[in-house]
Amino acid sequence: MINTDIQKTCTRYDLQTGNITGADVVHAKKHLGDIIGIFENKEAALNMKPDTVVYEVSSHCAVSEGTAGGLFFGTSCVHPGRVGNEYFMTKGHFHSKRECAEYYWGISGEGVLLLISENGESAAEKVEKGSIHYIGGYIAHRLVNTGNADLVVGACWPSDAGHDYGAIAETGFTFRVVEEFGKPMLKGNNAYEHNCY
Ligand code: PAN
Ligand code: ZN
Repeated sequence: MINTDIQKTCTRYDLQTGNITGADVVHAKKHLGDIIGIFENKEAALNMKPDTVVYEVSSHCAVSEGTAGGLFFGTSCVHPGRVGNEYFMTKGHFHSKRECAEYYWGISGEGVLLLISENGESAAEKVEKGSIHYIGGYIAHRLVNTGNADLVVGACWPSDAGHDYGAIAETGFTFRVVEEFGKPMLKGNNAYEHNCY
């Protein structure tokens, strides 16, 4: 028998807040103590509470990780804060399957999307409500919250993209985003220069 009911999906997306609820939604928190290495001022980081939540990610995973042809859909929330003068940010990664691209879009807050290709071409895009960011394949990406409120960003990426944190952990991005004279500035990353020249 043909089912003629129009079914209401139990998975919901709040267009104002980016909150995702319902089945197949996974929530993860990243604490400062787990990511001290990404910040330049390790001493300042060690003086902060290691259980400080730097960012949270909710993902709707309708298929299992690694499924070819599928998509994942998520919301990242980077909390406001700084380690020394460097703003809170995500770890950042290349996709393990390097050719996989991703969309990001700004939902609320203010921030910067740092991008770097494998041969060091880099860019920094302003993220704000309504901004759309196409992150092509072979490009590592990191979100930085430069505001006083949560930076909330939507994302959609292939379910077989995978995340490679190792490559970016070694060199980092070309820039660090720091507060100087009360506003966000891009600053050369010593660790990147040290590893690449
Ligand atoms: C995002 C990121 C999320 C957290 O969903 O995974 O913002 O950043 P890190 O993974 O670098 O910790 C994404 O880019 N997925 O591919
Ligand atoms: Zn990604």
